Amino acid sequence: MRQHWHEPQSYPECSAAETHAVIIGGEAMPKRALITGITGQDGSYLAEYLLAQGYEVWGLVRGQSNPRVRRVRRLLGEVRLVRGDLLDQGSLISAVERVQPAEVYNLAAISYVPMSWQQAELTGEVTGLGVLRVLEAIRVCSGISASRTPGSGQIRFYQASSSEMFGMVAESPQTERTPFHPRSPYGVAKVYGHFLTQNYRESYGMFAVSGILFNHESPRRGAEFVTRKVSLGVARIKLGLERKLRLGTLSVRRDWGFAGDYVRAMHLMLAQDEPADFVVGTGVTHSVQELVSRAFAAVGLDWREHVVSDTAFVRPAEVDHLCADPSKVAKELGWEPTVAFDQLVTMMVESDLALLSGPEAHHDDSFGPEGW
Ligand code: NDP
Ligand code: GDR
Repeated sequence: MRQHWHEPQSYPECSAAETHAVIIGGEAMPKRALITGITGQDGSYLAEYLLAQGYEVWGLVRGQSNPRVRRVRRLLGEVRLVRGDLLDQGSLISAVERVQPAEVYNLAAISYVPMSWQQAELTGEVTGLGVLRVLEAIRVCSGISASRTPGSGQIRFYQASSSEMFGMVAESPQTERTPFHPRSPYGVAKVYGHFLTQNYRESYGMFAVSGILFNHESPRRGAEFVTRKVSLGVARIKLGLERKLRLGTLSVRRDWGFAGDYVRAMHLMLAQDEPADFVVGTGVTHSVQELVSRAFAAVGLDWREHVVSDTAFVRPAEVDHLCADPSKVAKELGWEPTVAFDQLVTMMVESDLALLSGPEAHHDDSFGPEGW
């Protein structure tokens, strides 16, 4: 429930003068955005943000009866939905034709890194080739070809690239120029999507950009990711529902920020005069052990009494240390994070305590102790 999330900010509604609008037949019409991955964490924050900016927001949903649509409806009543699947080229062409968006944000992916070893081919299809299919849908619907470049009112495209592309890092912190060395089928698929986005920009002159985003979290994060697994675990232990929390490698370091901040960067990237890619992160890292220590301390518990090491959660190839150099996005787009690590962890723990104490206490979408 929304009131459980302790969101640190709400997005201000725009005044009429600021509203993002296009002029059609002399009339101001709201700008239309199409978001793939609307049922995910980032999709929900981006949709809220764009609605507050005066956009008409459409979300692509897959499946005959997707149970997560209920959550989108509850959270984002104003979002309009269109069917489509990143595995199905025709459905994406139909969706772009129907919505006629000014902006497309491709957030859909198989995004859980361990799953990409178990379902490597599917990950390649969705997280990698899915980018090709969305770009092709835009290209075909816009009538763009090698000999026919886009006009001024072209559809702008955002690709959700990832710091996982840096993998075994060549330098630290990582910038837009750091070479890639992905460490999972997920990372490899993201590299494909990243280069393809650049290639469509260079081949067809399309306004296509990638945001290389570092880990960003929130109370809406999926329960399989480590921050939410920890905040849910701490809440369960505090409420006496559980005694132990089983985790993999505690020494790895990540650059963690708040998802609500990162969707602002996505929007800013599509508002540039010229298309360009950006690294987005805080520039500050913490280890999983620090995350755990902070989360247990937030409820007055000592993590050493509850955390158990479990090899089921250790990955075949690990990414040890990721740290963003966000100087380009700060300088050129004026983007800065507003939520620090400690605040983020406290927000997530408090939200899960409220969630598990409330009417949705039975809710549990984690995979379970078997790991991956
Ligand atoms: P989530 O895992 O929360 O959401 C993924 C979304 O993809 C869901 O809406 C899911 O829909 C959708 N999806 C999966 N398969 C398909 C398919 N075949 N066709 C259409 N939709 C599909 O991810 P996040 O919101 O955390 O991340 C958004 C994007 O940003 C992802 O691409 C992720 O890889 C990338 N990213 C995320 C970072 C982070 O820290 N969160 C950092 C860097 C990059 P469904 O409900 O149908 O399963
Ligand atoms: P990540 O996020 O793989 O960085 O990908 P995740 O939260 O899953 O893992 C972060 C680090 O924590 C370590 N870890 C554990 N992770 C999980 N999930 N469960 C555990 O029990 C556990 N114990 C230790 C991991 O080994 C890892 O090093 C996220 C996703 O959102 C991607 O889609 C996105 O591209 C990247 O962030 C940037």
